[in-house]
Amino acid sequence: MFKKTVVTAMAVAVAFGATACGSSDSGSGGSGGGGEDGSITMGFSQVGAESGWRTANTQSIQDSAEEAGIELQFSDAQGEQENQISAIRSFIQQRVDVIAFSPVVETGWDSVLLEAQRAGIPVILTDRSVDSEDDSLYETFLGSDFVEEGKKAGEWAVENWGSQPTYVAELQGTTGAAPALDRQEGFADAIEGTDNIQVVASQSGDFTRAGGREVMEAMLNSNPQINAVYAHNDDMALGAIEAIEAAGKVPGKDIQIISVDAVRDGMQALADGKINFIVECNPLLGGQLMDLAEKVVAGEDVPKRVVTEETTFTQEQAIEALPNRQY
Ligand code: GYE
Repeated sequence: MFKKTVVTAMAVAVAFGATACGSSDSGSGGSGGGGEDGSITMGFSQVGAESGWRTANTQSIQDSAEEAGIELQFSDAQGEQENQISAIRSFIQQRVDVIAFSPVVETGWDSVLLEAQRAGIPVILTDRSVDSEDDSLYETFLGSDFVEEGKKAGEWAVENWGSQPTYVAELQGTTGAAPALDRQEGFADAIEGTDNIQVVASQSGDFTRAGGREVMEAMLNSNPQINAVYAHNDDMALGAIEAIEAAGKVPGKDIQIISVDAVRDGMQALADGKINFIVECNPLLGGQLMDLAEKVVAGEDVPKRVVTEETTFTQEQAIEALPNRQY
C-alpha cells in the first residue's frame, strides 16, 4: 500500500518533472505544490527526545499539523545526524510537499539540502539552524535567538554574581549544536570584563538530565571551588541538582544555578529555590511552522528568519507562571 503510493507519486513527479519541479531551480518552492485535493504532506525530521523541551516541541508540531490538516510524516533521529540525513532523503523520494527539520548539529547539511533543492522540495529549518554559506538551500529559519538567550543568562550572572568571586561550571548542550555554540557565546560575551566571574569548567552534557548529572559529578570532584552553574538547558540543570545534592551541597544556595528553556520541571525547581534564574526558550513552534509551510508550498514569500519571542523568569515569576504553564 505504502509502496504503491510512493510509486504513484514518483510517476506523477516524473510526468511533471521537467516543468513543475524544474531541475535545479531556486528551490523557492514556488511550484504551487500540495496534493491534487490541495492537501499538504510535510516530512519532519526531529532531533530526538532528549529533553522536556523536545517533548513539548514534538507535541506542538503534531497537534498543529493535525489542526492545519497537514499530513505529517514524522521521523525521530535519536540524536544522530546520519538518521536525519536518511530521513530527509526518504522524504525526497516520497516527494513530500515540504520538508522541515531541526538540525541536530550545525554543519554537514549542504549536500542533502542540495538534493532537496534539485528535487524542487522546499525546506524549512525549525528550532535550530545550519551553518551553510548558501542560504538559498532553505526557505526560512523559525526559532529562537540562542546568542540572545546566552546573553540574558550572562547579564543576570553579572548583576547577581559579579560582586563576589564566582567559579562557574558550564554544562553545554550537544557538541556542535547551534543552541550549545550560541548560548556559550552569548554568555561569554556578557560576562567578559567581569573579573569576579570565571568559567572554570565547561563540558557537554548533551542536553540530557543523565548527562548533566554525570558531568556535574565529575566537575565537583575536580573543581571543589565551583559555586555556580550555567546549564544550557533545564534538563541538565536538573541532573546537576541531583549531583550537587549527592555531594552534600545545597543547590540554589551553596551553588547557584542559571538555566535555559523554562519547561515545567525546571520552573518547579526555580519555584522551589533550587534553580535561581531561567531564560525562556519557547518550544511551541508548531503553529508558526504550519503557517510558514502553507505559504511556502503556495509559493508565497516568507521572511528568511522568524525569531520567537521569549522572556526570563526569577523565582517569584516562576511561582506565578507555573499554574498556567502548558509544558
Ligand atoms: O533548549 C534543549 C533541547 O534546540 C532549543 O534542544 C533546542 C534545545 C533546547 O534539547 O532542551
